[in-house]
Amino acid sequence: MKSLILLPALASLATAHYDLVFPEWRGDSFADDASQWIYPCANVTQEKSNRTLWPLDGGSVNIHMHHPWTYYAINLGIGTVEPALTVALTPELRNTTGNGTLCIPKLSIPAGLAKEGDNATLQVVTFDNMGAALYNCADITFSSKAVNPTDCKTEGVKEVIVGAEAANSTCADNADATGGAPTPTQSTGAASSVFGEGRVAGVLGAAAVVGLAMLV
Ligand SMILES: [Cu+2]
Repeated sequence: MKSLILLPALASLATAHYDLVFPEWRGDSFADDASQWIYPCANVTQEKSNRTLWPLDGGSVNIHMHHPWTYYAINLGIGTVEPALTVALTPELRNTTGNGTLCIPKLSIPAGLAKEGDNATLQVVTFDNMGAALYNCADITFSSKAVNPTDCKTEGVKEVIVGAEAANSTCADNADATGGAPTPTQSTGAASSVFGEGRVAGVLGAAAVVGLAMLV
């Protein structure tokens, strides 16, 4: 049974993922020489740099999720050329379920961090329960003239702040609250082992889990 699912699972590794709608991403990370698996910015260079004006105290972020579920994080680096992405803007663990768009209306940045005209890079990271991560970046310029888009909408995606749920629930409830458990159609011996209910048969089993997580 495992061998039946393995090939399609591996074949799907390069498909889907997610795209960064706003701020406009640095470049198409689905292009031939790019890969969202590559840290820090999917191998998309700043050669054809485009920059989006973003408010001084933070602004909106709009992500199109293609996977059934994911965790995500957003980091910031101040600087023009490939700055170190050292400022974590989402210190809590965030989980989204569903295929659609996630709008973060205002992702705040620490007061005093950015001044008018500063260039910076926003890095969006999505990751699964195995730690496999996908990257996209957007280059921005902090500006008091920045205007947030009017079409930033959350549609088809449910977001849960995992830490907030954990504070109000038992451990057992918490596992459900992440939304990270495989759906019945995805459940296999390998997939359920992520949650301690079986044994993964080495690397191939692990690859199948990642492949399943990356489906759609
Ligand atoms: Cu994918």
